[in-house]
Amino acid sequence: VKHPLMNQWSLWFTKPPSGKGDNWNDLLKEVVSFDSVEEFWGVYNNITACSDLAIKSDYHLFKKGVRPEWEDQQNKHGGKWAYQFKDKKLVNINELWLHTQLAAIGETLEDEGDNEIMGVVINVRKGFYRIGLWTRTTGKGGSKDTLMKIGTRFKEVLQLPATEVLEFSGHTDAAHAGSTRAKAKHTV
Ligand code: M7G
Repeated sequence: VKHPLMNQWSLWFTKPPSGKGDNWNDLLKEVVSFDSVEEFWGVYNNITACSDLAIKSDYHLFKKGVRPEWEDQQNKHGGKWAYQFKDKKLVNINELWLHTQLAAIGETLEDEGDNEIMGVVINVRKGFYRIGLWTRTTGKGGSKDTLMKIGTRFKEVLQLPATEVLEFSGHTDAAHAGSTRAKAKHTV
């Protein structure tokens, strides 16, 4: 028996650059799509744990049909909630990334009828792990309450204490800054 998910999902992988000629597009690949709980576990049990990935790798778990890029039609007006775990030795990143994925595919991050969640991402970097949650909008035109509610739930999934700050930034700001480190638009 297969337990269907509400949406179809695709797992993408960004491999670390091998030389300086590599651009973003050469490194990003769609790995596998699935639409049931059982298939999710099948994938999960057969891929490298994020704690074992090389520096500059990413996993992206996105709704099928959405590329995990700012430029995608469904992302270009959006943004992301993201947190950097700087103590790579202390944090149980595999557990946090698993819980993040389960919250995404289990649709517990937003209410029925909301349509903000595009996908979740883990970046493996030299000094930190970053887990992000991409949304369709940045809170303009009445969606701010929905975004704040999503941020609050995501903060719980990431097991962040109240003293830590989770930040939201728009993709356009990130694109202009030439990096992910754009000014926060919202915080929880
Ligand atoms: P990052 O992986 O989000 O964060 O972006 P990092 O700075 O902590 O590594 C790193 C770089 O990857 C960016 O400066 C871009 O060159 C490229 N990059 C990342 N994303 C998410 C995109 C994207 O959506 N589109 C394009 N064109 N480049 C991206």
